[in-house]
Amino acid sequence: MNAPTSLPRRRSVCPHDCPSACALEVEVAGPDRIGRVYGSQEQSYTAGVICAKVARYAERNHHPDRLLYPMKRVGPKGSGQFTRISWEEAMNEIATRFLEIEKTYGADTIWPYYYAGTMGLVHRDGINRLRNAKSYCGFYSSICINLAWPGYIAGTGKLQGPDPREMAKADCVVIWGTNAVATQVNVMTHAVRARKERGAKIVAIDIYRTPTLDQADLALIVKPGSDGALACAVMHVLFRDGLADREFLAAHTDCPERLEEHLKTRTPAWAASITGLSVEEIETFAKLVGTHKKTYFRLGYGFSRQRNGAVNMHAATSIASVTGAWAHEGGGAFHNNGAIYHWRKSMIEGLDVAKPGIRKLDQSKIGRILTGDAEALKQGAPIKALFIQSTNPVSVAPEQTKVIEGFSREDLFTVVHEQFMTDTARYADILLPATMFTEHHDLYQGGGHQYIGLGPKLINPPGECRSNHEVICDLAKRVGADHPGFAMSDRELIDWTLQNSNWGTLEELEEKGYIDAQPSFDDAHFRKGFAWKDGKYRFAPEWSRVPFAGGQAMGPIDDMPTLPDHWAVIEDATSAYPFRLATSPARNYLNSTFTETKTSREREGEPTVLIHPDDAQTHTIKDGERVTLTNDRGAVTLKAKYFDGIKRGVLVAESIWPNTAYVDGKGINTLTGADSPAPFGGAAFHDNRVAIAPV
Ligand SMILES: Nc1nc2c(c(=O)[nH]1)N[C@H]1C(S)=C(S)[C@@H](COP(=O)(O)OP(=O)(O)OC[C@H]3O[C@@H](n4cnc5c(=O)[nH]c(N)nc54)[C@H](O)[C@@H]3O)O[C@H]1N2
Ligand SMILES: Nc1nc2c(c(=O)[nH]1)N[C@H]1C(S)=C(S)[C@@H](COP(=O)(O)OP(=O)(O)OC[C@H]3O[C@@H](n4cnc5c(=O)[nH]c(N)nc54)[C@H](O)[C@@H]3O)O[C@H]1N2
Ligand code: SF4
Ligand SMILES: [Mo]
Repeated sequence: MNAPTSLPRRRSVCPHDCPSACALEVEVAGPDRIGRVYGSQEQSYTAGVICAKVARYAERNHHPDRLLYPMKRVGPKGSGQFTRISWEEAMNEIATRFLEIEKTYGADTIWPYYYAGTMGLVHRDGINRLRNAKSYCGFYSSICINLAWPGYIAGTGKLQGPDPREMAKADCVVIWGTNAVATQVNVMTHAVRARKERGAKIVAIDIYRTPTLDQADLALIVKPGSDGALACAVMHVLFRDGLADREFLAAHTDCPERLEEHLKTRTPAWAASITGLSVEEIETFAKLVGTHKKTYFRLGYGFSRQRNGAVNMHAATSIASVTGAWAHEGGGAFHNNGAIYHWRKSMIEGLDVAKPGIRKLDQSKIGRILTGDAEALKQGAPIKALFIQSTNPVSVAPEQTKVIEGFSREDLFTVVHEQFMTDTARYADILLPATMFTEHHDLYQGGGHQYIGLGPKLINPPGECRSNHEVICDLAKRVGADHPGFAMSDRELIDWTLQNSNWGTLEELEEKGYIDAQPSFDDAHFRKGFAWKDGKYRFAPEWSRVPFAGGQAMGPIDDMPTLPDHWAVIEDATSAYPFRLATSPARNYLNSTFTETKTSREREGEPTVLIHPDDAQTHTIKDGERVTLTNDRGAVTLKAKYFDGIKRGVLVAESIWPNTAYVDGKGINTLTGADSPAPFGGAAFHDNRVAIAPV
C-alpha cells in the first residue's frame, strides 16, 4: 500500500498545532488535488519522518464534508441547520451587524477569537490586525502555553534551549510529560538515534503507560501533578551523593546553598508517597541523570497542565542546573524555541495601531465570559459578537456547560470561519468556508526545533473557500478598518515579515527551502549566562516578574513556592470524587482536528476512559461498559476500558472527541476547569477530580 509514486513533490510545512512543525513534501496530483504527504529529508529535524495522520492528509484535504460555501443559520442555535448564501450577502451581514454592535454597545463588545488551527503567522495572527485597527475586544491567549512556558522561563529567563538535534548526541534523554510518539514524533527520531549510535538511555515520565513509555529504558509512571516532588527528590540525591556540579552551581545559579538546604527534607521516601513511585525508581533515575552529564531533558506540555504545572516545569528544568548538564553538547533542558525567531509582526498584527487600555479577555474563560461573569468580563460590558477563526472552543475550551450556554445566547452574533462543521461551527449565525494550508501561502516556525519554513499555495481551494487573510481584508474594508497590511497579499506579508525580522526575502526562502535559525552553541546552552542581568539560573524565581510577554498575574501567585517543591494546589481526590482524571491527547487526533477523518476515527474507536482493573472491580465497573464521570462541573458518559499501566486512583480519557460523539452530546471538557492557575492562567486540562459509576 502507498508505494511512492512519480507525482511531482513540492515543499511545504505542516500547519497544525504541533511542536514538530514538520517540513513536508506534498505530492501534487493536479491543480485541485494533492497526493501523499512525506516528511522532508532535507530538513534535518524532520529527517524524513512525519505522523501517519498527516501522511494521509489527502483524506482531510479532499474530504466530502468540507465546508464549501458561506451559510446562514436557519435552525435554532447549535442545530447545525444552515442555508447557503453568497459571500457578498455573508460579508455584508457581518459588517452591518458589527457596525451596529460597535455603535450601540462599543467596539470592545466584539471579540475576535482565534487559536492555532493553523500555525501560519499570516493566517493565524492576521485577525489581530483587524482587532487592533478597530479597537475590538482584546484576547488573552492562554489555553496551551501559559502553564508551561513561564515554568521554563522562570529559571532560564528565556524560551530557548540546546539544539533539539543534540538529543542524538546525548547519553541520556529524558522525555518528560510528553507522549512524543503520539504528539511530536520527531523527538523519538533523535532520541532513538542517541540510543542506537551511543547506547544512550531513554527515560520517559508520564501518568500512564503510553507508546512513548513502551520505548523507554526507564519508564516512570507518576501520579498526576507530582512531578515537582519527583524533581526535588532527584536533586536531593544529586546533592547527597556528590553528583551535583558544585562549580557550575557556584558560577551559574542564584542560590545553590539555599536549594541544597531546602531539599534536605525532600527525600526519595518523601517523594515516593507523593508520586506513587518506589524509592528505588527515584534513586535509579537520579543516578542516571547524575552520572550522565550529557542528559537532555525534553520537557513537554502535558505535565504542566496541572494547577501546579508551572512549578513542576521549573523544578524539572532545575535538575539540569544541579548536574550542570547545560554546559555540555547533548545536555541541558529544552521546552520550546519561541524566543529565537525575533519576528517583527507589526504588519501582520497591526501592532502599530493597537490602542492601550482595551480589556483583554481570557481565551480559557470563554464560558464564563459569554455567560456574563463580571470578573471574567473585567467588569466591562457583555460580549455581543464573536468572530472565530482556526479554533473550536465549543469542543476544546474548559467548563463546556458554560461555553454551550454562552454560545446558545440569542443576543450573541457569532461568525465562524471553518473547514468543517465542528461543534463550534454548529453555533454560528454566519458560517464561512476556509482554505487549507495547501491552498494559501504562509510562513511557519518550529516550536520543538529551530527552522523557519514556507508553505506555499499548491492547489486551488474547493468550492468558494477563502483564506483567513482574504476574509479579514474584506471585512476590514467593510467596517472601516485602516492599515497597510489589509492591502497586501499573503505573499507580500510573508516577504515584509521576513525582511523586517532580518531573515532575508521570500524569494530567498523559496530558493533555500528552510532557514536554520539555531543560535550559536554558547547562546543556546546559556554559556554566556542565563537571560537575567546577573546571568544566573533562578532556583528562586520571582514568579510575578517572570518575563512572559503580556502575562497577566492571576490565581494564587503569591502563594507559589519560592524554591522547587511539591505545590499542593491540585484537585486532589476526595471521598465524593475519588479519582484524578487526565484528558491526554489521542494519537490519531490533533486536539479536535482529524476527528472528521475516517481513518483517524476508526483507529480511535469511541470515547473511552482508562481505569486500573483493581479500581474497576472496587467500583463494580465491567470492561467495555458505559460509565459516567461526574464532578462539580458536570457529567460525561463514555466507555470504561481496563488498563493496568496506570496508577490506582487515576483515570485517563484520551481526547478530544467531538461532543456529538458522546451519547448525550456532552464532551470531555464538561469536566475541566477554567479557574486561574498561577502564575498567568491557562487551563489545567489533566487536573480534575471525578467520581465514576456505571450508567
Ligand atoms: N496526536 C496528537 N498530537 C498533538 C496533539 C493532539 O491532541 N494529538 N496536540 C498538539 C498540541 S496543541 C500540543 S500543545 C502538543 C502537546 O503535546 P505534549 O507536550 O505531549 O502534551 P500533552 O499532550 O498535553 O500531554 C503529554 C503527556 O503528559 C501526560 N501528563 C498529564 N499530566 C501529567 C503529569 O502530571 N505528569 C506527567 N509526568 N505527565 C502528565 C499525559 O498523560 C500525556 O501523555 O501536542 C500537539 N500534538
Ligand atoms: N480536554 C482537553 N482539552 C484541550 C486539550 C487537552 O489536552 N485536553 N488541549 C488544549 C490545547 S493544548 C490546545 S492548543 C487547544 C486547541 O484547540 P483548538 O485551537 O481549537 O484546536 P483544534 O481543535 O485542532 O481546532 C482548530 C480548528 O481550526 C480549523 N482550521 C485549521 N486551519 C484553519 C485555517 O486556516 N482557517 C480557519 N478559519 N480554520 C482553520 C480546523 O478545522 C479546526 O476545527 O485545545 C485545548 N483543549
Ligand atoms: S508530527 Fe506534528 S508537525 Fe509533524 S506532520 Fe504530524 S501533526 Fe504535523
Ligand atoms: Mo496546544
